[in-house]
Amino acid sequence: MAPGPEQLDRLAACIVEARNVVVLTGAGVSAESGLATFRDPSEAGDALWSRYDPMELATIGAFERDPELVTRWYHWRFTKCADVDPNPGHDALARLERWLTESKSPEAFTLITQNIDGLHQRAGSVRVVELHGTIHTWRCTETGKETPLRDLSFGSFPVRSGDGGLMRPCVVWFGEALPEAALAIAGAALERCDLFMSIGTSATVQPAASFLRIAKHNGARTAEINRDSTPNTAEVDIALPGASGEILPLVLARAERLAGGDPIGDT
Ligand code: BV8
Repeated sequence: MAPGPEQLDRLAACIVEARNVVVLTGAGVSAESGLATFRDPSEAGDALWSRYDPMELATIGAFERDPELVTRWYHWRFTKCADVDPNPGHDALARLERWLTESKSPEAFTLITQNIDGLHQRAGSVRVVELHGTIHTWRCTETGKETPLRDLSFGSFPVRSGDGGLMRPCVVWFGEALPEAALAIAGAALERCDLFMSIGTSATVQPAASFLRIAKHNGARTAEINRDSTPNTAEVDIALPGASGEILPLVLARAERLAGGDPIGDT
């Protein structure tokens, strides 16, 4: 069920009136680029991995038990990321950031993403908080030394550093603490935001799933753009069911008209 024009207009009006917008994205924003989400069944083409539960593989226990399997999984996910491009949802968020930070204030927009694929940055988003890390940087488990993925060779698995330590992606696995710097930036943004948008996330992974409630407690208006309903759907002020790659461009076009026709982000 696609959102009605009045819901699109309501969110557009909130964006035009907002002084500080915080957006939280999840795997659903990258789905239209062709990347599998965590909880949707993988396409047949991913049969190799569809028998594995990401929740089981994205853990330090899985890596310690079977570093080859987990390293192969992340290498496979990286090749998928390299094969796809940002979609109109990523592009719309990058345009929205430019428009808000140029027309309101440098801190008027913060994008907190749970995704590790780097597609927001490839679309031009700059104020990105990678809450769960990135697949594009790996580190030696012995020395902690970080290496960009492009400088790693995956001739054999698992991958070892020059020091002989196992290499792992710089992502946050279940049971691991989130990066303090990312949490601090996210916390400060939630403190000052007056519009919080949750986009393409099942709102099931903590502590990110609680950000909407925190923003609401701080007085922000809240919106959700998601294909399916989530535990947060009943809490939000504006719920827009559907694909983020379709809805976000529609909302931005309406906000542009409301803002007096100034092109959003194209200026
Ligand atoms: C931690 C990186 C503490 C790796 C990921 C309470 C408080 C704190 C922790 C917990 C808590 N309760 C439980 C916990 C533990 C755990 C947790 O939350 N478990 C859940 C499952 C119950 N949390 C943690 O372990 C976190 N750590 O809190 O540490 C601590 C403190 C000190 C010392 C030690 C420990 C760490 C969590 C991070 C885990 N890492 N990713 C990787 O990517 O491989 S999480 C990973 O899964 C993603 O990053 C993402 O966050 C999550 C998947 O969620 P989504 O992004 O929402 O994706 P999903 O597939 O679920 O949903 C997609 C949605 O999109 C769907 O709703 C769908 O309808 C929609 N959609 C699809 N297509 C579209 C669309 N929407 C719009 N348009 C479309 N086209």
